[in-house]
Amino acid sequence: MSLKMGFRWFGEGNDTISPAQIKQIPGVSNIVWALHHKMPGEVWEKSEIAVVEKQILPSGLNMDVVESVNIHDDIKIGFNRRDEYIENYIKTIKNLSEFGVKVICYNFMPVFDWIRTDLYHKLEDGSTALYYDASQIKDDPKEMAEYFLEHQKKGMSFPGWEPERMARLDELFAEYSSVSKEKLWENLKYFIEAILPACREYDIKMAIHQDDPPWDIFGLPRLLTDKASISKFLKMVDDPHNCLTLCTGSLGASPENNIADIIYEHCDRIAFTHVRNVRRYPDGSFVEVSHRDEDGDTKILNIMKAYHDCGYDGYIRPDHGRHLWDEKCRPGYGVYDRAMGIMYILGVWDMLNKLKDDNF
Ligand code: CS2
Ligand code: MN
Repeated sequence: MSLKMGFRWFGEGNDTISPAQIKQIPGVSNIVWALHHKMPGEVWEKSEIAVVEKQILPSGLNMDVVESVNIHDDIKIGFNRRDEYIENYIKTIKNLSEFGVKVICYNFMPVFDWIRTDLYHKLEDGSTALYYDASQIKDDPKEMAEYFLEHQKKGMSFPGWEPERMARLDELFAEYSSVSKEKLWENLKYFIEAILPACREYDIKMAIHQDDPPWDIFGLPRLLTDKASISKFLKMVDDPHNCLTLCTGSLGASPENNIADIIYEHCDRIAFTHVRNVRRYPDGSFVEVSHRDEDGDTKILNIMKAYHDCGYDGYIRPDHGRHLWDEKCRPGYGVYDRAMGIMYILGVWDMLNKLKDDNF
């Protein structure tokens, strides 16, 4: 049984590693990519996709998985203009299918993508990692947006924290003020049902990423946070093209979540998975740690066993990694730690395979 192992790559000139170098990590078969210069709502043109194809294909890796094609706020809020942005999304689906893309990862988090209070939190081994200090999360998100913007000024891009959107934060919050959790569910359903015919026609699986952290924040509702909401989502549009990007790190920030249990329940609808480990603290804070099971609380071994028991053969990638050895990299995307994570995940997987072999 094999996994389709991928590695997230931010594009030429926007990452510290090349596809040819990624190919040197054992077991990697695909690049998880995106057009990082595109704003939510814009069509990804074939000519633009072709540029990335040219950069990836010589390495021998494929470009089956895109992360993310972000959703315009008007779709999440439910403004009339959403239909225009949905039309654009459908065009992007069609264009991506012409380059062999099979899975599109996306999220439906209002305003922000993942939230952390410290991008370089020092761990006891001297490395640094993304940290969420619950006591620092106040009602006003401005300070945090500024913190992220400061890093963007140093040339880093954070998908989901686009400076253009952060500049109109007050406006965005005002627009979202009428969006209850229930309304957000409705808007998600509307979006998926509208794009589903295209997903079927072009055989592309839409794989939603859970909310990170998995709870409401800054008064904004968050939908995909636990087993019940994931089940609700999959039932709401019960179609094999309506899938999950199961993110063990996002779900793992909450002690309520038994991730292996979610995998057993919904394995057939997981098109892509992010494997990452976090260590939780009693006050709701958490920090990202190495993939090794005993370093955190996510239960990586139970998770990998669940995937193996289910016969999972979908796409997978290590999600975040710590920053090691004075590495200069985008926060959360240390190359060394993610490569080590891959070796850990595949080591566990290979052994699970071997244990099924009577002659072993
Ligand atoms: C990613 C997310 O870096 C990360 O945590 O897992 O930002 C992810 O790319 C998006 O939420 C998917 O839309
Ligand atoms: Mn993730």
